[in-house]
Amino acid sequence: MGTSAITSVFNDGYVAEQLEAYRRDPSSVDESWRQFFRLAEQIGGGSTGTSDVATMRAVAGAASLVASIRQYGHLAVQIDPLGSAPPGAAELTPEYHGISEADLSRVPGSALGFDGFATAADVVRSLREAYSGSIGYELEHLASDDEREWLRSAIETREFTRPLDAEEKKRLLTRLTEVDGFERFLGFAFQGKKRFSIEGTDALVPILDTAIDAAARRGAKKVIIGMAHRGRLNVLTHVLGKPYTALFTEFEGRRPGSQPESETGDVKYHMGYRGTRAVDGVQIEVSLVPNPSHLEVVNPVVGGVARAASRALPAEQRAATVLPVLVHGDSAFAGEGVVAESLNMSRLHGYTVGGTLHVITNNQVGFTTDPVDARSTHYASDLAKGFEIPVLHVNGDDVEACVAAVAMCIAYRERFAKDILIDLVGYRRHGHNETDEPSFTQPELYKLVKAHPTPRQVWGQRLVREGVVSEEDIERIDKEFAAKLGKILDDMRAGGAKPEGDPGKAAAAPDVKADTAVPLARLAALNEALLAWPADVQPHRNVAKTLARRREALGGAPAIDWGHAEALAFASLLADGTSVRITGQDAERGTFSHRQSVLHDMETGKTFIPLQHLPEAKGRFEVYNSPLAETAVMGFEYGFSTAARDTLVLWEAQYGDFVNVAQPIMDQFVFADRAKWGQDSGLVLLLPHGYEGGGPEHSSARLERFLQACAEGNMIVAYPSTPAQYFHILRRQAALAQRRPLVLMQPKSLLRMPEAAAKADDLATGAFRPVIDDPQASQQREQVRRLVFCTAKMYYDLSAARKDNTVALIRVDELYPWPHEEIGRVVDLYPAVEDVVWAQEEPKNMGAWTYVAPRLRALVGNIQEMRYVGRPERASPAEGFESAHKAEQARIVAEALSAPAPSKRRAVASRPA
Ligand SMILES: Cc1ncc(C[n+]2csc(CCOP(=O)(O)OP(=O)(O)O)c2C)c(N)n1
Repeated sequence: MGTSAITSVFNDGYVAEQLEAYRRDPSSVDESWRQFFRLAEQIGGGSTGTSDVATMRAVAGAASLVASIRQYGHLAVQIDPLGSAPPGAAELTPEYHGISEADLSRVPGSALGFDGFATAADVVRSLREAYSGSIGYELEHLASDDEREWLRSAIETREFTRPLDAEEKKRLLTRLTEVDGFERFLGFAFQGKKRFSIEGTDALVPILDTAIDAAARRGAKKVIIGMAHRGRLNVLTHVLGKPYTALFTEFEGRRPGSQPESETGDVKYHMGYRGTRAVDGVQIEVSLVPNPSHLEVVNPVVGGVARAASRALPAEQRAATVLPVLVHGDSAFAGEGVVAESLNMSRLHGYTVGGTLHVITNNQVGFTTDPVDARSTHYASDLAKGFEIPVLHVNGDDVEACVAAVAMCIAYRERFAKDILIDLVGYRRHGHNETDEPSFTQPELYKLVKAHPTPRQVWGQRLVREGVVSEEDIERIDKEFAAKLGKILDDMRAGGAKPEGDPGKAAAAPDVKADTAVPLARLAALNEALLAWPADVQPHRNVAKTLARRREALGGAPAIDWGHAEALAFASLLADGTSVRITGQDAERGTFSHRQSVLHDMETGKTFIPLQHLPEAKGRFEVYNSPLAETAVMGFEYGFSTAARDTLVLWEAQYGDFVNVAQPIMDQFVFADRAKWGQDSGLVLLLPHGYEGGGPEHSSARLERFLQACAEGNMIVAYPSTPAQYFHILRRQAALAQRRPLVLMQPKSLLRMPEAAAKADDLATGAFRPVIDDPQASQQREQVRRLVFCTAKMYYDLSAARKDNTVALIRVDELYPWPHEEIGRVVDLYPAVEDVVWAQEEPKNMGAWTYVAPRLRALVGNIQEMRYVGRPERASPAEGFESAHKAEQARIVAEALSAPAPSKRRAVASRPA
């Protein structure tokens, strides 16, 4: 709109030179200069004489000022309700652009492309009001012209910043009274109890109200919210409709009526909730995802839930159907790395959700930490700019601006299906929680806070000044609300009002024994379908060769490898009507080239995904290479799995060693979700594990940590030793009625090992076996003197080295739930055993040993005390040197297979009663 390429420093000498050139030959100067001189000619009545350099200077300066206001106007907005002055910017003054305010009056508005304005002075006045008024806009970092133009037009035409009418203003007063009155009531009724009050950023509730209503009017069916502790109780009751009685019950320290005894539960400001709202007679579901204390880790989980909610829709319809909203703290947003990881996923096609609305409840402090110690940037929101997210800064005391800002956000999101962020600047009325004394550390800030009226009072006073309400009205609304809460609490305490439960919690269904075998004919048909790809996709010849081998592999010989078994498991699930979603770093090909789920034509790069083209498929297959992140990607898949019951969701680590980057997703969600929140998930974690000389970070998925976290049937931890076992356990996982996460140690060298390969028959019959007896020992069990228990890879190492029939190798393929009975049955088959060994490749303080030892001892104590064979206790999981690795492996194998050294023999233990 009329800005030239001329920069803010207007150099007369240079302009004169350009003008000379233009007069001689207009084509000799740049197009922007030509436009500029033509403009000057219009203003100067057709001439471009030397005296007009002054006019040109005024036009250029005005144009430059216009650009600066759009870019830096936000630096002059009074966004701090406590009154700290905005920094301003030199670029916002005409002087910076070499002109004066008076010069602006000489330039017609049309010269700047603003036809409706008489002069540049009018243009500048209007733009200052728009960009440096009540909302600060940052949009110049957006790479798309289209987006910048749309936002400028929305801002400059005031499309969303129209004044509210009297009714709307009164409604806002009532809302702010509820928000503020609720906190005051809780503070009074439950003194000394933490509530992480919203006070100071009260406008969050009207912001969420507006977002939900605007989304619903645009056809959204679901709003999914993630937020931390701050203001959560207010959001639960007022935005989601959790009954006051339910919350009061929790304040009394009682378990809500809806919560099963089996759950250990969580504090009230972490609980999720699902409610519905009617907007113009249409219902919209609003849910708050439960989250742990760990700030910001819920962000990707919300993304996954939102994606699952729109999983069947084409990408372009997602924004209209589901609105994800994330509420952040100012310190946490700037500080926690998962924020960047999640923002980076926002436009990746495996993870898009049609854009997330972000709100930073910026109370200008994090616990006791000031912003100068919390971030290296000017605004709390600055990280978002790196992801091309528009940012709107609002003053929390100006509720009218807050609701206007969010209306614009929802419209932007609908138009561009991208994230957008509101930096809601307020303060924190009390300490971090209500028992903290904030003046210990922020004395000056808290002098200001104490003297500052509440957002309700600020808004009320404004409405009194405007004649919309009277002082008495304000008082009355407040008293009525306090009386209502008082009555609810009294009734509840008197036993009148029953605590209402969270809706929608069904009793856990009993487990099913799934039939995971797939008839041979069916397998053969699926196999053929997986090997059919169009003529215009010619994959690399090695890939084609590998796949061609899969055609023969269904004959009688054991030739089905890991990747093949997985493809058949997926295909059979899709045919049964279960969808499959698998993501992870390089998951499409597979880190070890074993999956090859996406074929690439060698000439054109055109891709083809056989699992998406099965004629029989009733489920959807999704596979995506994830961005290089663990926390956010696993969090996303976890969220997806909680919400998509019809989908087997798998997350694959590049190497299992990297899984600990996602530790809070596992500790806080995957392991504990049912105990804390009654939430379930069937997420599968695929973790390549095994000691093959890859060094300390390419050997161990830290099996011990999963086993340590097992209790109350919270998950399944398995280490399948054959492709057939993998096939069956994947199919079993999809069929579980009681969904629980499945942690699978995955092989590397076993992926294509002939000794491990499966026969088609192994998939067509049987089921997953938690324990596998030694196939070679079955003939001569009486001769066996030594039982060696182990897991998958160790089994093959031992099996290759075993020379006599006095040793039997027993594989434990499922570690949790511990297969007590199955192991007992195997032990009973060997009457002459004298020596029992647990062999592992991991160090003694790692791997399964500390978990297995007491459990196995309980089963074999009648034989002899068990022996441990494996690496000694170590600080680092594996050797860095190949030779050291080889020596260790050889020692472990040899020790496990041979009799214990006499000095190490222990007394025979007595059989437990
Ligand atoms: C991952 C993590 N680290 C530390 C904490 C402890 N903690 C709880 S609240 C808080 C301050 C949060 O500040 P801010 O993000 O500004 O939110 P506010 O409480 O001010 O609303 C901290 C450090 C936490 N909950 N999670």
